[in-house]
Amino acid sequence: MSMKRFLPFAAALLLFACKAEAPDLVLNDLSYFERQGVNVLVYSNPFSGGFNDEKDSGIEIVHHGVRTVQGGAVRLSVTPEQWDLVPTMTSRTVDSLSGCIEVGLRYEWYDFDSRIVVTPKGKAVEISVFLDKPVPETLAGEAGFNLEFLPSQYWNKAYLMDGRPNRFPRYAVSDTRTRPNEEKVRQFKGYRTYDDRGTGRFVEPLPLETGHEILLAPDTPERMIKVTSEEIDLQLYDGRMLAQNGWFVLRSVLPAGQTGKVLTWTVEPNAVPGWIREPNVGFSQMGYVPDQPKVAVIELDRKDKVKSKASLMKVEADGSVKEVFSGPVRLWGDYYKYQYAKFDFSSVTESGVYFLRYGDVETNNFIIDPSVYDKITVATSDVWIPIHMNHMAVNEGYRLWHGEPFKEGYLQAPPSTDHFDLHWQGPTTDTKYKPLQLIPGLNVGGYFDAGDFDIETGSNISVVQNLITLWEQFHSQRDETFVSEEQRYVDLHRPDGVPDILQYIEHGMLNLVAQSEQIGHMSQTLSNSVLDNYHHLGDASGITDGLHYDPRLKPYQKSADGKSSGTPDDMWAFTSRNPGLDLQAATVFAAASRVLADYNPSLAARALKESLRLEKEATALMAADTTSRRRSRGGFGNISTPLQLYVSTGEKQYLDRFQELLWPVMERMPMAAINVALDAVPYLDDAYKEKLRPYMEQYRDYILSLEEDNPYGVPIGTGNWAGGGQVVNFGTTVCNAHRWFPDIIGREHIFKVPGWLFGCHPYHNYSWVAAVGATRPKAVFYGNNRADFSFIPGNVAPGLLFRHPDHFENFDDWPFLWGQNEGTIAGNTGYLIFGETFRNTL
Ligand SMILES: [Ca+2]
Ligand SMILES: [Ca+2]
Ligand SMILES: [Ca+2]
Repeated sequence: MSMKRFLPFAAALLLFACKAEAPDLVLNDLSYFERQGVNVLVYSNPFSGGFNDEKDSGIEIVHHGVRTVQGGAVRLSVTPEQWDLVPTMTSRTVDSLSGCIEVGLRYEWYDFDSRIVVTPKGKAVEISVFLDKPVPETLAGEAGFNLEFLPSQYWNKAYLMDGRPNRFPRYAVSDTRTRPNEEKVRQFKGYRTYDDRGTGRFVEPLPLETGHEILLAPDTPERMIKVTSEEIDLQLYDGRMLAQNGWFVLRSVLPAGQTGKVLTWTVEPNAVPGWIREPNVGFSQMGYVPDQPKVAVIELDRKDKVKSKASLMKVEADGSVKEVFSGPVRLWGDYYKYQYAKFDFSSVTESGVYFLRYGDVETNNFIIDPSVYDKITVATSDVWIPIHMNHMAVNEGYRLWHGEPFKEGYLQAPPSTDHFDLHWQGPTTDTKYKPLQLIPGLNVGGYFDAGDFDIETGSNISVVQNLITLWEQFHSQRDETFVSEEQRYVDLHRPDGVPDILQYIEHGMLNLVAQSEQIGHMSQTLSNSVLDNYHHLGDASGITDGLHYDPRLKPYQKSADGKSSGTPDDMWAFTSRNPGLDLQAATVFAAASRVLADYNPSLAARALKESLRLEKEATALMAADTTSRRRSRGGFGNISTPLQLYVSTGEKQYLDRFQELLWPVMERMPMAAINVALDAVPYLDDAYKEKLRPYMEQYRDYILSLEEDNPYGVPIGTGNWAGGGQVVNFGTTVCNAHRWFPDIIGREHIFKVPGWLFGCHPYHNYSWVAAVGATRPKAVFYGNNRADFSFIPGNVAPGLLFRHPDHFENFDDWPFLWGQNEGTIAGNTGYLIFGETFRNTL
């Protein structure tokens, strides 16, 4: 979807008016204020409310290509956290005549409305807040206008407040005070982000500086911004004092008792004269096998002039460098904000160490060799997955990743609980347990969901399914991990004589089967009961105190026998019954029982028993329940159920059933079912393959249409969570399609997804896979060690996040945006399937 933009009429006039000077900020036809190097966005991205303050909404500034400022809004605390209330946008008016943007904001809970008007004033914008009714009394002195600055782009840089020099702190070390809890503005759904340790008081940061004019980063022209507020004090805060994902916050408290225009700021972001964004030369950091297409995609500023040639340089054995190929750079065209060009160096096939040269840009080096893809999955299988094993201590060399978490087990979630991680316990428990009663036996097996530590049952089912697919398709005997369920201990890089995949399947199944046996059906999730330990970072064994909760004790008090405490930190099982989920579990249990039959016969037998019971009960429940909500659940995934059953039993009736389900879906939405259809090819006859052929031709047309859609030729997502998983699944499907229909789906297509994953993509050219990809994998991820600005090897980032209306990004100095940096257990096991499928298709 390449987009064309035209300079609006008013902007063209302005350009004529001030020829000698840099042009002023103007409202462009994408409804944001723009001059070269500066984009000021006004609620192009409103607060979505999905996870509340996602730190990517409100008034935002993309400053020399980096989105360094966001969160411009009326807020109710000095440094809002993720679960503080966010305003709903009630209106947004873009006035192209006056060139200003107005948004209405509302806090429903407080019946509090405000309007923000942003008007361009030369090289600055004026931000004004209007109130039709005064600030509600309970919020007087609390409500203010806030604007947030990205810490990793401002720390260690200087600032001047009313001329007084100072420096943004590298680490959160400013001053705080405490206030009584009664004065705390309500947080999301009434939850609390903090554990007050029984003091009855919450912490509030104190300002770093106060004044009327702040100049941020005068020492760094690309980051320099001047903010002036003549009437009301500007206060600068460090949001990291309360939460590691906090930003630097500039704010002014709204005056009490006033209406009309109550606040005016002038914000002037500096633009470096003549600035042109440095070209981003995208290529595979993993390197290339000799006979594959090798095409670098060069992302360029629209004002940049495309150079006619680029070169491939070879690093020789004596360390010298020699140009081995020079060729044309061909313009592809525009895609959102930038223009793109391609450099094809496929003709170079000799093994060796190379780098690319385009103008002044020299990339890091990469390898051409038949072996480059040999180890693309081992960081994920040997490191990321075992570190995410729940209910185990996980050790690596001298380092303990985490101790054994959740020793006290899981309590029945009370009915009608609306949870902060988007879960829900219905009006009944659907179990034999009383609210908050201990459900025995659930603290075993399972995998942490993602950057958090809950067991998402649906994801864990997918994990076991993915691992079974890996085992049955590729028979990986790899053994690099010691797993002792008896010792509850995992040691990385210590072979123990058992293929790791079998142990990983067993570990997932131990939790899932326990759920079925103890609860009677599958839980939705095993998750945190209190928000103040949900956002835990670091060693999972410290999330709860490991002691059973006893409400007769006071919080923080321990029983005489040391086995229980009065701290209500135990995890909960959310047990509302979902027969669709039970059916998915039944399918996976059947498959697991066949895989584990020799290795762990008793678990295999338990799995089979639960599979039969769940299938029978869930089918009856679904038949009895005529509401469309329940019937639609899991309906789609069930196409593969009869295929699984056929593989398990060899009974032909299941293959017939599979085809009965498959073809109507292929007719309606072929893209959704094509990979399942390909999975069945080995089990069916030539007639089946022939019937698939027209769909494969459609699929080829789809693949080719992606080459028109964007310069990378992969399906790029524009949702609130970047589309990495979608790209990985596309990669698996393309490989399978090429395997069975090489005459329709050419081999050249299988290299697009590895290219994208390992560095050939917009924004930067780093590999999305942690520690995988030659010289420049991404360095920071949203894992449970994100507070250390680090990664867990083998994690796959969602990748390229789209911000409306035309900005893609992936921060590699700031891990805390999950939509671009958080890998998940289901996604990463999906990457293992892609990696193995790709390597076996090569
Ligand atoms: Ca979760
Ligand atoms: Ca092993
Ligand atoms: Ca506890």
